[in-house]
Amino acid sequence: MVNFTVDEIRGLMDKKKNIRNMSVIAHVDHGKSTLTDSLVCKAGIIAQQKAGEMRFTDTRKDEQERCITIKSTAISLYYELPAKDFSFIKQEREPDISHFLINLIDSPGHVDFSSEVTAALRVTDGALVVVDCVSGVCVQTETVLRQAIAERIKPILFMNKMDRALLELQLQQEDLFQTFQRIVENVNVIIATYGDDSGPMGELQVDPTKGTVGFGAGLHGWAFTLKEFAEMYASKFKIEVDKLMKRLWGDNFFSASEKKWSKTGGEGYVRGFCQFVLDPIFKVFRAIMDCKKDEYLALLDKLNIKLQGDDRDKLEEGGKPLLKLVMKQWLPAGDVLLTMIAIHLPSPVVAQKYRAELLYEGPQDDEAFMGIKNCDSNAPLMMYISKMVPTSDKGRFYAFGRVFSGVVQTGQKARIMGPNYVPGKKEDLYVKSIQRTILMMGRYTEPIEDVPCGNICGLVGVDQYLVKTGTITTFENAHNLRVMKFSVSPVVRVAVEPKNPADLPKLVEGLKRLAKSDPMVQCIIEESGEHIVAGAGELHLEICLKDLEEDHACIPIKVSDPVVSYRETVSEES
Ligand SMILES: Nc1nc2c(ncn2[C@@H]2O[C@H](COP(=O)(O)OP(=O)(O)OP(=O)(O)O)[C@@H](O)[C@H]2O)c(=O)[nH]1
Ligand SMILES: [Mg+2]
Repeated sequence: MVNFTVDEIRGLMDKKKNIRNMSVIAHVDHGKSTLTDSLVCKAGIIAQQKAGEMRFTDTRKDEQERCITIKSTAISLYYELPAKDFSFIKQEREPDISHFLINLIDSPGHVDFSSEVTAALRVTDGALVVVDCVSGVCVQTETVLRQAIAERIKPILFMNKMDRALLELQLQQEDLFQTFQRIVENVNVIIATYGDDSGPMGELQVDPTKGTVGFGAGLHGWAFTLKEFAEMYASKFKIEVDKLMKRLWGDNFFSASEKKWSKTGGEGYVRGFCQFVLDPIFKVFRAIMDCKKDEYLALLDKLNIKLQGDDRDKLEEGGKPLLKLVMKQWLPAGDVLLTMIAIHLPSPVVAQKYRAELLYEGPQDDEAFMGIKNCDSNAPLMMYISKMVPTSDKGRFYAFGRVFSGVVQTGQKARIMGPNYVPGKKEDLYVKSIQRTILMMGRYTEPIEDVPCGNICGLVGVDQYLVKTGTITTFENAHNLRVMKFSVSPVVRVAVEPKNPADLPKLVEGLKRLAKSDPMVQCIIEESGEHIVAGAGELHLEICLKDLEEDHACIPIKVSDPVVSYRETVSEES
């Protein structure tokens, strides 16, 4: 049930100021894929009821079974921003166009798959950092945020699993505020450690009063920023929304009897965030979970929530099913998050200006560099391939990446340069035609005639010339786009051999495919003739070996025990 056509998406690809390329990043299990469902559901690809339960971007069978993301998955979303929100966009936007193209990548949170995050960050400009508000900021939250900032990716924050804080932990309003504030502070400490507000990206700190922090529960499909609540109260207080947002956070207390705000509080004064944001949510939760029908019916009426069709039956019973329906309708996560993304994350036009110098290895004034910096469709093609995505055709891959300059087209002749290419030399260079350009839509792909700079897409027919990553260009003097820096290395190694020695050629072919399919895995032949597979950790290796056996080599394999490689190095002069 797609509510847009490929032609509509292709049309928006030229409206670069209305494009947002973004990754969803977080510690393992903090709810990235579940939250992504709310966005995909709003864009119309999955039915509303399934959102949150399906994890649409977990496309592999083992991802669904184990309930963990292994590979990052890209999907293009098509969102119409309400006209009232235009004025919140501080960067330039396309005049007269209310639609936004949001290219989203859901990434894995487990440390073993960090290389997938690195590859996702390279092709995006913004990141939605998800933090489970019950567990708080964790090790991988810091790692992925550090990587994002090093790549000049702008972060926004989402405080997830708020339902658990209310239902399981039964936190009081003030305690919940303190929890949120601590998480915001922790995130900002990390940002300040690795980034610089006076740097080329401008202000990076996340701030609820600016709307760069969201709150909610991905699983139940509801979310809000202070903007949504400020809009509800703006007319009552007769203050502008952005001014009221400031009062709804931090030490701003309001006395209902005196009708006054205070910075210090005192008798009769209650914190703005607790009184105006948390209290209504707590009331809805309590009335519905305690099945107090009269109370919740009155609340629904006040909030103007009307359930339709079969959903009306749930009105009788109360409890969690009704709570989910009500919260989803009152504070729909898809709309809130997509609005937040459109307002606060940079377009490729903005981002490539400051990212160009980190992306390009060549002179900072040649045609390729200027094309990247200006996100210019008329400049020569410069595209970075960040990873290979297996196709349904065994052994073949889509080369997945970002067009930074020019236009990539079906049938176009281009230079395909591997990481070892040196300008002027022929090594690691192929000049070939691009068979097909395609749009990545999670579980599906759609053919598309051409893709201009500022967008993410896949290419068919390039996989045989690149091992894992590379640069595609039409500019003869182009240098490479810089290789990615990973935060992990392939340190856990095993030796593999076929159970049946006659299958050795199949193993060798399978290892080649495995090496291509994963940004991090290394497949090496030792001097002894042993075939070694090296991964970033035991889980990574386990998944690689399973893929090797079942998908790439398709033969039974014998595996030796894992060995961690140690190397000696000289660290001091003798
Ligand atoms: N209570 C509650 N549970 C949630 C929420 N969001 C996600 N979960 C649960 O948390 C678990 C992990 O969710 P995922 O969406 O797979 O998390 P993830 O961040 O994508 O995990 P990885 O990709 O493996 O790092 C699942 O069991 C979800 O049902 C939420 O808002 N509330
Ligand atoms: Mg996931």
